[in-house]
Amino acid sequence: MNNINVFFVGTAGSGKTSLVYAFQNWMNTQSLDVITVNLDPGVEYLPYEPDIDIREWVSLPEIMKSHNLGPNGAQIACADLLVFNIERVKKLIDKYKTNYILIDTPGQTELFTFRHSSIRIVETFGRESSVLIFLIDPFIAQTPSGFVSELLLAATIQFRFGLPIFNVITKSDMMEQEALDLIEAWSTSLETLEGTLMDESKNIHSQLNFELLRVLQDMEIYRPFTPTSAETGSGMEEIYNFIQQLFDGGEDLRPD
Ligand SMILES: Nc1nc2c(ncn2[C@@H]2O[C@H](COP(=O)(O)OP(=O)(O)O)[C@@H](O)[C@H]2O)c(=O)[nH]1
Ligand SMILES: [Mg+2]
Repeated sequence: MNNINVFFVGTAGSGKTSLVYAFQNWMNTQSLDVITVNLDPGVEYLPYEPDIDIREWVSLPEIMKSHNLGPNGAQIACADLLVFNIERVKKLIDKYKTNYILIDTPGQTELFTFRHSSIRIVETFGRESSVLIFLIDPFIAQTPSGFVSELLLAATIQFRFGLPIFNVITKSDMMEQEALDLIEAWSTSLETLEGTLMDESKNIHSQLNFELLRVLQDMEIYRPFTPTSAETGSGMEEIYNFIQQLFDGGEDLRPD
């Protein structure tokens, strides 16, 4: 089987790094062969030991110093510089002969979503064997407009990369069940979501919002969100099942 590239994408602090770590741990307990790649040049602390770490080639503090840039400018420069090292990263990955590659992307999602280098990264890793896990921060998604904004971000990412995408809610252990149920209701019933949006703001934009939601539904962006927790490990099996469904027709590759 070809190796499968799993890119974890989401807003800053949505839990990408934590989920990469938790999913790797879960895969290890299932005897699945997996490696991790850190593509965030700016991260200071990682809870896991990445098998491949972009900071070996591109380091935020060094770019700040050498180019006389502040942290924001340097983040952008780093994102653009990633591309010059990506062939090397790919060669290293190939040496591992592993089945799954979990890719932790830069903290600020726009660095991954909007810089051209990330498209090149996906091409280099192999578009046909890549999938996106889109992380939705429950603290953003708990208001109806925050929820729709997350959907729109998912649509943007889908539009930009043209890859299969799986929506997960992170940090579910930090949420009251009631709040999770509400998010679930919005993600499974367009009518419920529209009703809540209507209550939030009764203005001329509502009609536009509803039209937009229909488009998202047609694009299959509007789908149930799967709750996950890096803390308790819930939702890991669902992520794995989604990946298997995509690439191996649902075949379970876990050893007996
Ligand atoms: N309780 C809890 N905290 C989490 C979870 N996932 C992430 N966090 C915390 O949320 C913060 C941001 O997580 P991080 O993985 O660094 O997000 P990133 O910026 O998207 O990589 C950190 O303080 C994590 O410890 C989770 O599932 N449960
Ligand atoms: Mg991170």
